Amino acid sequence: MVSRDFIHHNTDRDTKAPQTIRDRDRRIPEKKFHRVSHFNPTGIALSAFSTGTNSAPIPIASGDFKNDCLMDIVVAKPGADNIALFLGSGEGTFAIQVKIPTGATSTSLSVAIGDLNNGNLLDIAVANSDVDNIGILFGYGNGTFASQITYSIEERSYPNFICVHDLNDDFRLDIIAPAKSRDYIAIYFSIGNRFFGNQLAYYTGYQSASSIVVVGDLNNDHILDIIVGNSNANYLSLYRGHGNGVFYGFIAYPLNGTGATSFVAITDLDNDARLEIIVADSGGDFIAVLL
Ligand SMILES: [Ca+2]
Ligand SMILES: [Ca+2]
Ligand SMILES: [Ca+2]
Ligand SMILES: [Ca+2]
Repeated sequence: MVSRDFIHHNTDRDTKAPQTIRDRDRRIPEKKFHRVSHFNPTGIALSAFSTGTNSAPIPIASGDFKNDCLMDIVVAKPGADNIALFLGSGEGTFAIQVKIPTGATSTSLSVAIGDLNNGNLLDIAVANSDVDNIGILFGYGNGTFASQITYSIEERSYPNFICVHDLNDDFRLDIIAPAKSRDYIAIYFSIGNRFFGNQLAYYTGYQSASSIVVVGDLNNDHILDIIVGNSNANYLSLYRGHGNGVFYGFIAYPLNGTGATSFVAITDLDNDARLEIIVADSGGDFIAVLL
């Protein structure tokens, strides 16, 4: 078990050679869907909705994009130049997918949803890996969206994840995405009226290949902190919030794994009002819980 206290660590000495980061991201599911028996105690048949040949769907988010009180599903499709929106019918079925363009060769690897302009309509943020940008799709509330607005990240940064949080308590959602091959996370603060400010970069460690970002208050000071999982470093990069959207420089939180963190989640597992961190290690094929 690792101490909850933040641990300083000189990560510049971590000289582990970068692996085939992009190949890992682009890994296409080798198996097609087979019948799923897990967590299906009622025996209800699971339904499949095609996202298109070779679209290789991965991250999924859900929300009500039509304001009809029915949940819809958004799917990133790195094998296509669009993301898919499946509109819910309320009966467990979904309409044929609506394709939302994200740009030629965009290779969208992640989606996040939220009302990014405080217009009371859900919007979508997307990480377009191969064109090194994040895209924002403002929703019209009827299942359609304005044309994508993009914010560039550094060339060959290959952002592979995106999330939205209000990092500075101004009631406007901000956007965070890892610049994976450049070893930092990019933060875009909302400045209102559908616009976001210039990118702020927080270094994640030498050749760390930052890949997953989660946000929560780890030390119970009522200020959000940022946790970054790295796909090429055996530590999490933690950023303690200072308030007003300012974060201290990263602290390495050592992991006892292979350094190939593929996912991070936080939740209070033991009801002690302190968040635990759950890490998935794709190199070692295990998950770890950090108390
Ligand atoms: Ca909106
Ligand atoms: Ca904000
Ligand atoms: Ca905090
Ligand atoms: Ca806890």
